[in-house]
Formats: sequence, structure tokens, C-alpha cells
Amino acid sequence: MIQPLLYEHPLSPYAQKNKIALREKGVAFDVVTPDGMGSGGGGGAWLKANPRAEVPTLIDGEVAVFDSTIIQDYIEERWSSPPLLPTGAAARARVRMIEEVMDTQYEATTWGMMEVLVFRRVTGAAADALLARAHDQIVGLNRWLEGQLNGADWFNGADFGWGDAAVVPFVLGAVGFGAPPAPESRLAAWLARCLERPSVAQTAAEAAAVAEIVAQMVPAMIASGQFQREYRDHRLEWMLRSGGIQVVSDGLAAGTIRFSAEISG
Ligand SMILES: N[C@@H](CCC(=O)N[C@@H](CS)C(=O)NCC(=O)O)C(=O)O
Repeated sequence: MIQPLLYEHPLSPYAQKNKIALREKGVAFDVVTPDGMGSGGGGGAWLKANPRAEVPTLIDGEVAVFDSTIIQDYIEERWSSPPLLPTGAAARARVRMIEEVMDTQYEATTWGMMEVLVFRRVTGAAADALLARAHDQIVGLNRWLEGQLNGADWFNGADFGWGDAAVVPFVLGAVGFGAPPAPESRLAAWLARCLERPSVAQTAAEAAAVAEIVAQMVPAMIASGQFQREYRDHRLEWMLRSGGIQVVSDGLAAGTIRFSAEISG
């Protein structure tokens, strides 16, 4: 039997969410980082499976699923044991709302940090100002997350689950950009607990293994036109809202920024 294939990039927090879920369920899977990712130039089987040309995209036999939230739903239904969703409508709605905030607001903020720290869109005072905004936002979001933990060990409640897999990739991203949870905080203790789980530890190690290589390759890839960053919805809003309007116009003029793929046919 052919095992499922996940188109991914180790640094994609969305893909990490799905990898943690598959690993928690003990599902063996293959991974591929698609050619053309990052440039808007993807093609082949990946583009056929996902007209947005984004990772993650899951292939399970004849079935192709894109968008990490929809993939998470698919994984939960397809491999039902152990369940990752908590029990009851209210608890399920709560972890899904947490996921929505992580996917949109938290990710937009860490994305902005990456644009400054790795892609070096701006330097000097402009860079400092964007990073200061991002740090303030992460502090606020982490405070909100602490409230969501509400004294429990896990975002799911008594056990690790959907809510935790939804949060941990993004918090780890902020850690990588120098904005960890406050020392001694409940969120810091939760993160340490997560990293004790093999599913999270392996996923985090895979990201760490490529982070430095990507940072070294990026300036040359941007200069050669190989990278055109996707300023999709919340990311574009983050840049404009946080004082980076010049970053957007400079990137568009230089051809190093693009928007999401237009779906046709
Ligand atoms: N809403 C999507 C967002 C996925 C997404 O933004 N993926 C990024 C990587 S983190 C991507 O594949 N970008 C395409 C590219 O940069 O070429 C999801 O939840 O899966």
C-alpha cells in the first residue's frame, strides 16, 4: 500500500501542524518539497493537486487535499485513532478558533519578522521599527494564548491534541526570531511539555536543520529572482498595518513580491 505524501517545506508552520497530527496518529508518510515553491513557478503534480501552489498539500491515493486546516480535518476523519479533537461542540469550537488566530494573526507576525530578519527587506531604523511592532504583537498574542490555556496543561484540555498542534509551530517560529514566551510563564512550560513529545520534537528538529541553510541561501536567491514572496491576505495586511508600506512598493517594483495564484481552469 502506498503511503500518503505531504508536499511541504520544513519551515512552513502550516505543514508542521499536519506533520505533528500524522505523527501523533502513527501514520507513516513521505514528504516532498516541491520545485518552484517560493517563486510562484510551481507545476506538475503539485499544482494539479493544489491550484494555489502552496504547501501543505496531502496526497492520499486518489485524494488530494490542500489547506492545512482542511488537511487536519481529513487526517482526523481518515485516521480516527487517537482522536485529536476534544470532545464536545464547545471544546471543538474553542480549539478551532485558536487555530484560526494562529493561522492568520500569529503567522502574519512571524512572517513579518522573517521578511526583516531573513529576507532583509529593510535595514536600520525601519527594520527596528517593524521588529518592535512584531515583538509587541507577539507579547499580546502570547498573553491571549495564556488565557486560552486557562490553567490546563494543554490547549486541548487534559491531553495534547488539535489545539496544541495548531499553536506549537507558530510559537516555535517566534522563538526562532527571538520572541519566545516569557520565562517562567505557563506558555513557556507548555512549550517545554510539547517538545517532549516525539511528534513535535521531530518536526521542530526538521525545521531547525534547514533554517540556517535557508538564511544563507536567501540573499542570492532573491538577487537572482528565484524568490518572489507570496504576500497573501493577512501577511499583506500585517506589512501595511505595521508600517511597511514602503517594503511592499519596493518589493513590487523589484519583482520580489507577488500575491496568491489566480486560479484558472
Ligand atoms: N491557508 C494555507 C496557507 C499555506 C501557505 O501559506 N503556505 C506557504 C508556505 S508557509 C506556501 O506554500 N507558499 C507558497 C510559496 O511561497 O511559493 C494553509 O493553511 O495551508
